[in-house]
Amino acid sequence: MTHPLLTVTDEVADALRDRRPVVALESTIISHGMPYPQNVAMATEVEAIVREHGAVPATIAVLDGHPRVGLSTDDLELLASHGDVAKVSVRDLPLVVARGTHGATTVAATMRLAAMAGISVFVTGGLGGVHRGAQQTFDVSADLTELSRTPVAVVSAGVKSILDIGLTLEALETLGVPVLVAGSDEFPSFYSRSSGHAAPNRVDSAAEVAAVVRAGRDLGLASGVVVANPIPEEDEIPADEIGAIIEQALADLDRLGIHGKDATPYLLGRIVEITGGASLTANIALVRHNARFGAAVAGELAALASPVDR
Ligand code: PSU
Ligand code: MN
Repeated sequence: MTHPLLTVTDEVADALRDRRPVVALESTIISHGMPYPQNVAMATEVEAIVREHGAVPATIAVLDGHPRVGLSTDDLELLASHGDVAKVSVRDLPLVVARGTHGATTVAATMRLAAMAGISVFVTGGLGGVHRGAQQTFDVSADLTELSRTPVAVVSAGVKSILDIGLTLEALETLGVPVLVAGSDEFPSFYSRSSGHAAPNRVDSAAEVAAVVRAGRDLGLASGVVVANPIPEEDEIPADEIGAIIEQALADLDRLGIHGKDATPYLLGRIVEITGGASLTANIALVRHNARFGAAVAGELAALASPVDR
């Protein structure tokens, strides 16, 4: 039975009941990660890609205080354009629910709601992580905490170098979260295939990812799985090129004294400004790529019988 607080569309509920592949999608990327109208175009296209690859998309958000799993075209438009949609991580969930307001869910909050609905695979662009200078600021994304306690596989293009990638990988190790990199020996840095950090584990197919997710579940592990899917070569912005731009965005962040939950949205927007939109093009390309891979993972996972089921 689904959780009584969740509103799940019939399409998603039917697929889950029949054990057909379902892919969760987040909404902070729509409301706070990209400008309008590219954000709603991206959200709509990504749902279509998931469908074309044989899975049912379930975009997740909180609307009028109701956690929703599966959204309509109008819902996506609202999230993309409404001025008053809060960025909602796990700590914010009880507030938007109690107050009956709108919330765009981060990776952390989307993972939690996906798990409550019984969805195991989630596709996004980039994960939150340990921010640069976290030794002083303590700014570590709640995405990492959630990955340690919620069994959902999150397909992303890695983490941006607005974060400290090395410390993020260390934190994931401490938190007991498996980190897989698809088709590469290097952990990717969102806009770029390279980061200077080795892949903790390389996998070369969606089936391999599904087998790891299945094994974690069968072992009763609480944690999620990070699935880093490097941006295709033809879409990447080389690390040295984006590096200077990220430094500038970080300097602007410091100068303006922006911190806490506003830091990531500010940096994403600033990078789009400085690159004149080139970073947005790369961002959209990598989300498409992740949608294809995530749908394939969900398909392989649905095809695997658990020893518990057999
Ligand atoms: N990184 C991106 N794009 C995004 C985000 C991160 O490249 O849209 C969003 C995701 O929703 C992620 C959140 O969960 O930012 C992390 O925010 P914070 O750093 O405040 O935890
Ligand atoms: Mn933070």
